[in-house]
Amino acid sequence: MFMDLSGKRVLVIGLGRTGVATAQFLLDKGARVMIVDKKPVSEFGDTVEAFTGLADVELGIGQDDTDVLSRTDMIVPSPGIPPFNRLLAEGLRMEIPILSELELASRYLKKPAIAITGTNGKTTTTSLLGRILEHCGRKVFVGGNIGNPLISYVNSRQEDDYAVIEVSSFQLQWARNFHPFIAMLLNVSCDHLDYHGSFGEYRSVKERIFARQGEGDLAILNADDPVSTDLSKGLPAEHVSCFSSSERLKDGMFIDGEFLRYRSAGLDEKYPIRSIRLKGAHNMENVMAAVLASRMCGCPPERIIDVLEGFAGIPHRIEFAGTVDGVEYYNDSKGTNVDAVYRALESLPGPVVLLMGGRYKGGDFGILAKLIREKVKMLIVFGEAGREINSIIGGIARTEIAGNLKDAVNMARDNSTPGDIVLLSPGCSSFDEFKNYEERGDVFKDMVDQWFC
Ligand code: UMA
Repeated sequence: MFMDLSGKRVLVIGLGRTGVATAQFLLDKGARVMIVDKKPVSEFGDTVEAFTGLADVELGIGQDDTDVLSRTDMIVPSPGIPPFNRLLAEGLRMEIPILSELELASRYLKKPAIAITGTNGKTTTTSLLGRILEHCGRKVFVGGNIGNPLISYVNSRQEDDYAVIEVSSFQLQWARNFHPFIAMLLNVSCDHLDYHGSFGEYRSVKERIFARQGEGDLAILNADDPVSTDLSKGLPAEHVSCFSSSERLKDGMFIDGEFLRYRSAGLDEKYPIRSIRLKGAHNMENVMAAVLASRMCGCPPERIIDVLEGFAGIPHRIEFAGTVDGVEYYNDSKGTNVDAVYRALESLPGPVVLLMGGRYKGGDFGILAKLIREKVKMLIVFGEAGREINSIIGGIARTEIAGNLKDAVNMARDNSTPGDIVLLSPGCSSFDEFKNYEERGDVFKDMVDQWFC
């Protein structure tokens, strides 16, 4: 599927991390690149300068004029560009080929890909799997939605044994030939409905991760997840492995008392839960998925256990931020959908002062009602979605409305007493107030740090 890009006129939409890396890649391959971004030039730093005045670059910063399409051979939208974006929708109507960065990069990838998707747990599982493979002596590239686009990697010498890629539904949206030899779907619940339009569409895009698999490939699924169980029979991969928190699987990985147990064709292995540093039911699922993939890559159980003992998780995902005046603070800024809030609440003991808000992306806040009743002492809602969250789940626990994140954190401090847990698990994106969830989580952690000093 290798493409000759020399002389091709390629439109790159969005000049964020993906757009910059994609434009650089295309220029290296001899393409002529048109770059558009809806943001004005004043909001970019050096990024725009780096492309200004280059012979093969046409810049349309602050523009979304569809005229450019008449001279476009191919479009590469950044992941955050929704399908209803004017340029994309018109490009689709004009039948201009549209490829996601993942699709384009995968055509140049020379190493076997291991791809991880799911509504929640992707980043933890991707990082953990990367660590396990490295500890077992494999060289790995770890990237994708986790932060460093695959397209930057394929432009390098590709000296690794595997590319371990976190894949989002946005990246799968315009991917047709992406073929990971191990693909996993951790779970599917409502997320990004503002982008995909419906749960059915979101789900079908996620399922695309398996579409090109075949002989010798492995699909990993969550036997407790209804979408996965529906899928498991019709997959093209030669091998299908499942994990479960609730069912004793004859073939697969499951929780068996004090152990995670893996049974498959003559194998029966036990991984002691007490020695796993990650905690919480959701994390056991992430661990099982990573173990299944690493066993497929030939990693021995003793080496896997070494990593499980040391791996403490990733920033912004139920991350312990500190204790101030007997109150524990947890930063779950990466919890940008309702299911993530559910998982965070489930994994912490009460009483919790819960901070939710930001920009609404879809999803049913109502599913939190039971856990809020059981664990939440006070709910503080903030940002653009604050009032909407309040109208749905506001009455269940004492609820206050704050204007922004900082006000919400101050309010949490004033209303918590020793033994409480303050949890920032917004259930919304950060884009109403911040550049990304990392910036939001950092603001939260900085406030806690300052109180601590
Ligand atoms: N833009 C437009 N028009 C639009 C929308 C955006 O021009 O209609 C422009 C913005 O002005 C901005 C640029 O597009 O300049 C941003 O592009 P982007 O949103 O695709 O962001 P990138 O910096 O390229 O980061 C993307 C992923 N972002 C999203 O999917 C929203 C990053 O995932 C990923 O780490 C990075 O590529 C490298 O692969 C972040 C994310 O939030 C972490 N992902 C979602 C999630 O995990 O839930 C899917």
